[in-house]
Amino acid sequence: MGTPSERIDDPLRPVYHFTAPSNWLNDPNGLIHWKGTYHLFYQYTPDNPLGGLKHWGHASSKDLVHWRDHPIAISPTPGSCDEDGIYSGCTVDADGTPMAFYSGVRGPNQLVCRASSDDDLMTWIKDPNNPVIDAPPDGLELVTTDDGTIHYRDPSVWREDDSWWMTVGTGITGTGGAVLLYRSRDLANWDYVGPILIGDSSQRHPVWTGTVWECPQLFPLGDRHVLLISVWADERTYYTAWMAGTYRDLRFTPEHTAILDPGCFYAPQTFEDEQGRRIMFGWLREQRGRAAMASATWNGAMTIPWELSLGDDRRLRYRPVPELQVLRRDHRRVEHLELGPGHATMLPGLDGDTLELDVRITPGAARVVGLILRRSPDGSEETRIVFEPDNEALAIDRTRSSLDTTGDRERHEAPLALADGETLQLRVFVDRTIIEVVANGRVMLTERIYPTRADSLGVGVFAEGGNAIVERLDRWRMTAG
Ligand code: DQQ
Repeated sequence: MGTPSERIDDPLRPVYHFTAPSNWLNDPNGLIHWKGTYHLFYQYTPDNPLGGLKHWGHASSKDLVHWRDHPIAISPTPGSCDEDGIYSGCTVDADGTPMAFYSGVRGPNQLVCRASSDDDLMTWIKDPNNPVIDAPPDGLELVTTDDGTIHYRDPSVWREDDSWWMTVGTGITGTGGAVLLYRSRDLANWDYVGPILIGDSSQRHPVWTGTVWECPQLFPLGDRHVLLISVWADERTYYTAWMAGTYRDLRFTPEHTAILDPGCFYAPQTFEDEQGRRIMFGWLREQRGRAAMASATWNGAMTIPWELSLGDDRRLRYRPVPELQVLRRDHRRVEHLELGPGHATMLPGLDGDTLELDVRITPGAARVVGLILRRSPDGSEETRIVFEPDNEALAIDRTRSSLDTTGDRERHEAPLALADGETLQLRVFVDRTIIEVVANGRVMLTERIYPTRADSLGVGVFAEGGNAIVERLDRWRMTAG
């Protein structure tokens, strides 16, 4: 099966972000650190770059950086409750036996199924009694779409006190998204407890959360609990939202809610590794036309692994796992570069399309300040990471990212307010078509770009409307995972 770095070299294919061997990848599934090996399962359509029948693809790693592909882990069984797809789910350590929970799709139903492994997650045996939960709870009118699909999926299972618990994502017709809670003593028989939280699709503040919540996951972080949901409505996916709050008496009460990443990021999953870190992977959706995706023969990538924590303000913080530093080559540093208003300063020798940058900028009087990436020598292609202090907004300007204008170049703004005297700090991971940014450890924004020119590699900085200072800019070229 080889490794990602041995993939057919397409200049737009990510090099150090995980992609499937070929064709379609979406949600991360079943993340677990098992006997010192990290396992990444993922939604996989092995024979069509535009998606289709879902399986669980599988890769493993010793270091979160170098991944090895394995044969498909779980496939649909014709004539069974999962004949129309193996949808998203999780894995748990069931007293020494790996056990997977997933949504088995059959016609309109997406019911909770399970499988176990007796060879350290390499092959899986489905429970002959699947589905383990054979219908959504009575008394709830769940969102059902024109094709009859009853939106009820994406089990997440954990052990707490003397029981096993499971959440399932759904939507309550006319109300909003919801997360339903189940309890079990043996992982086979599940009792419905009730919703831990129901959304309100009529509310837009602090965040609109649509009509169905996909891939929900509740987990402890710091002295709070965090609930991740991915917002779906009217047959389309929007964005992932995080909520930090209290989980008490089998109910979750959010204190803070925010969009995790308004760009191409969706359907994340987190897990706790053997070092006790809470690590997140998310799916990076392609943002290009159908024809381009069909001819690319690959589709979808994972984020880098991000370590999550909670700030003193009880809001999420993101840190790249330090293991990624083994991919760094050819370090360059720029220090104390003053930026006059209205022009760009290109930084020769820092060129590249697979880069890590760590940048600290004092915005000063600038109305707009930021980075220039993947710029062609004549400027006909370039992408800008833009910070607007007065507007308190971070964005990735893709209006001139590519001479091919068929891709999505919509501007998504992430709120970013700097405290007095706070320097703008950008952690940036460029990987061919991925621009992945975390600002000041607390604001994430990820977009896809599809430059057409091989020489669209230039790196620069810019300020408009006033002076700014690049206090320090570190750049590494990143090699293949
Ligand atoms: N993708 C999966 C579903 C999930 C959705 C199907 C989220 O289980 O709700 O591939 O992207």
